[in-house]
Parts: sequence; structure tokens; C-alpha cells
Amino acid sequence: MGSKYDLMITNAEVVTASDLFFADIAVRGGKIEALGHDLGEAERVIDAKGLLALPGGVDAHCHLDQPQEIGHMADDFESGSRSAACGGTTTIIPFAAQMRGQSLRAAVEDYHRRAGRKSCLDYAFHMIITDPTPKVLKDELPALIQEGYTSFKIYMTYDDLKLDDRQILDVLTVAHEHGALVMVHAENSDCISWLTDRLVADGKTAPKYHAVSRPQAVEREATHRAITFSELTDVPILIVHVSGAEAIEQIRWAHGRGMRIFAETCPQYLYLTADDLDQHGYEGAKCVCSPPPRDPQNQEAVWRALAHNVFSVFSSDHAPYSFDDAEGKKLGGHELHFHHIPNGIPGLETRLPLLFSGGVVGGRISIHQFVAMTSTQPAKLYGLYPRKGSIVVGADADIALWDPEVKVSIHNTMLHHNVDYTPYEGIAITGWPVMTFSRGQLVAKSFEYLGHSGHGQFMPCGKPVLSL
Ligand code: DUC
Ligand code: ZN
Ligand code: ZN
Repeated sequence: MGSKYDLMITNAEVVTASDLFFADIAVRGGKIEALGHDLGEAERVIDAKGLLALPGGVDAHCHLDQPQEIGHMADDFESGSRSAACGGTTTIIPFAAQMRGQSLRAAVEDYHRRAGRKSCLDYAFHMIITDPTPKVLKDELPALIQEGYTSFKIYMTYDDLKLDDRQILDVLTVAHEHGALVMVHAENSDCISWLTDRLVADGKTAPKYHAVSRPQAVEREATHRAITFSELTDVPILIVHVSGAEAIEQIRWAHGRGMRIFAETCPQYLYLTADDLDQHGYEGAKCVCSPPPRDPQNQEAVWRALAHNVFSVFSSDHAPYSFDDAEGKKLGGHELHFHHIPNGIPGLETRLPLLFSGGVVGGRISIHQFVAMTSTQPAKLYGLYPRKGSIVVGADADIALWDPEVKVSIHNTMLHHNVDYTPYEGIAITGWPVMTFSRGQLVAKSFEYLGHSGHGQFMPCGKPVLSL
């Protein structure tokens, strides 16, 4: 090839889900064109000596500008992708959520309008199905799967979102017939509302009671029920945001029976506990998410399950609500009873450093497991591999260069989201991505955002790869 490459990353220690090797990475037209040595000249050369070159992260569970009846998410595709890029992520997959009474097609079209040309990173959509009418099941869903919306989330809780057991069996059947992956939010709705009513009747309304109203038993039961539905309909499912030992036990049980039950966990279940909801005043609202964070023993159970490959995916579940905000945690301008606090915490930018520091530097998981769970496996499960998810010839040049030794103390002031807090304030981290490339474009360097809106492209997804 005579002409110069666009970019050459030299002296990199390249890590994939399976391999580690020293190579130069040659990029042309946004793609990795060659890996090797003495590859020729390039317009731009970046010396990565001392750095690790990892595939950019795929954050397969984040919420951005998601329409909702009350409240407003603090991040849209612009601020969300900016924040993700500064944390080493190069692909985001947020949710096109169907409102009850709305056609699924209209929900997807509306979400494309919201995405506009705002993202600096490539993105795909999951769908959220809340109203599986006969038309949705027979026409819309099969057509949308065909068009590249090959995964969708369903809820077993929340009055405005949940499906009943029969509806779940119906949507799983469509997933089976058309080759889609269903993500399940597994918590028992009636148990939560019964517990909530009792707590409220006793005047127990502070943020800390959020965790009391959603004990592990309600997650365990719903996880088991979802596994049963998967068995009845003969289709793999993915249980999202698994919080602790009891749900893990159910997933291991299913694995023991040879079932393809995939599972995801998130940083909040490694770094937060229910005690973080029990802070002075209303501060605990900052850590209200569902399922709630548990206790140190359960944090250890999640770490062990990560080490044992029980989880295929590690996502942020970024659900951005500002604390001091009448559209956020103080909806309507008030401190709310726990069951009215918008659910979710920010985490797009801190997801990878938290797992790298506690997991890889902490000696709990290998760097290959890190790459697998944060990039390669989500790319495969959601039909984006091999374009995304690895450093291989022909893939998009989505690369994060990591300094594995840099010490960072997390503060919200250094983050790039639009949320006015981070639940990880003050946590000391070792290792941070110091340069992030999206299709060969440098989008973040040393905590500074260098990307631009509109660089990111929408990607229709292929069929899920369900044997990792
Ligand atoms: N589930 C999510 O996946 N995100 C935010 C809130 C929730 O319950
Ligand atoms: Zn959920
Ligand atoms: Zn979520």
C-alpha cells in the first residue's frame, strides 16, 4: 500500500479478550488496517510506549434522554457520549422506550430524533417493550428485529413498565422465532409494593428504605421466574444489573442445568452498599437505584462471580438524574419519599476505571476478562462484533490507551456528564484511559474531551451471538 496511513499507534501492548502482544496499530479510513511492525508511514503517529491498547469499551446498558412521564434525564446523546469517551468507552447502547399505548415503531423513530447528530461515539439502540399488543408482537417487533434492533428490555416491576408473566412468555416467543436477545429486569413487583406500603404506613420514608423495600428475595424470585420462562420458551435471556449472591445463585443453578442464561452486573454492586443510602439528610437519594446496592459480603459475591465468568457483561446502567434538580432526585423541587425518588445513578465515565482498578489492578480478574466483559462480549451479544469489541484487522479503530499505573481520585468536577454528583466521589483508582479513539479519531485525552457531536454513527445490530 503506497499511501500513508491516517494514524499509527506505535509500541502498544495490545490486549484482547484472549491475547496480549506488542505491535504497532495502523489505521486508515477509521479501520484497523494492519497490526505488526515497520508498517510504514502515517499522517499522525502516537507513541503508546508504557500504555495498554485495549478495545474501546462497549457500554451496553445506559439510559440517555429517555422519554418519561415525569422527570428528565440529565444526559442526552451529546453529554452522555462525551462522558463515555472520557472514560474509555467507544460504543453506547441506550434504550428506545415504548410508552404504553405507543407503537414500538414510533418509539424507535422518536429516539432517532432524540439522538439526532449529537453523539460523538457510535451507538445502537435496544428497545424497551411495555405494551406488547398483538400488532407489536406480530408485525412491529419482527420487522424491527429484522432492521437491526435485535435486543430489547422488559421489566418485571414498575407499574408503568412491567409486563405480566403471560406477556413475558409472548415476547420471549417472538425473540425465539426471530433471533433477538431479551434483557430482563428481574424484581417481583407485588412484593415490592406490599413491602413499600408497610414501610410508608410506619412512616419509614427516608431514602434508606428503598433498599429495605427491595430485598434480595424479590430479585432472587424474579430471577428464578425469568429463568423458568426462558426454559419454557427455549430462548436464551440476559438478566441485567444483578446485585448480589442470591440472584447469582439462581444464575449458577441455571448454568448447572446447561441453560444459556446470560448475566450483567454493574459498578454500583461492587462499590456501593445499602449504607450509602443511609446518609445525612437526603444525600442517600444519590445512590437510589434498582436493584439496590447490598452489603460487603454481597460485593464479594459479585467479585467472585466476575472472576468465575458467571457474568458476560459489565455495564454502567447509567441513569442520570441530578441531585439538586426539580427534574431529578428532587422531583418537583422536594425531598421525596423513597418510592418516588427517580431510580438510577450516573456511571458511563467511571465504569471502566472502577472495574480496572478493583478487578485487574486488585488481582481479582485478568485483563482478558476485563476486555471480554466490558467490550468483546457485549459486542457479540448485541450483534456488533467484529466491527466493535476487539483490536483486529478490519475492525473499527475504537481503541483506548490506558495508563495502568496512574493514580486518580474520582471527583465529579473532573467528569463530563451533566449530572451534579457522582456516587463514587473520593474513591481512589489506579489506571485510567488516557486516550480514546473512535474510528481513529482522538475523542478524549488526559481527562479532556476532544470529540465532536455528529462523529458518532447509528449502527443497526446483527443477530446476537449467543455462544461466547
Ligand atoms: N433499571 C434500569 O435498568 N435502569 C434504571 C432503573 C431501573 O430500574
Ligand atoms: Zn432495570
Ligand atoms: Zn438501566
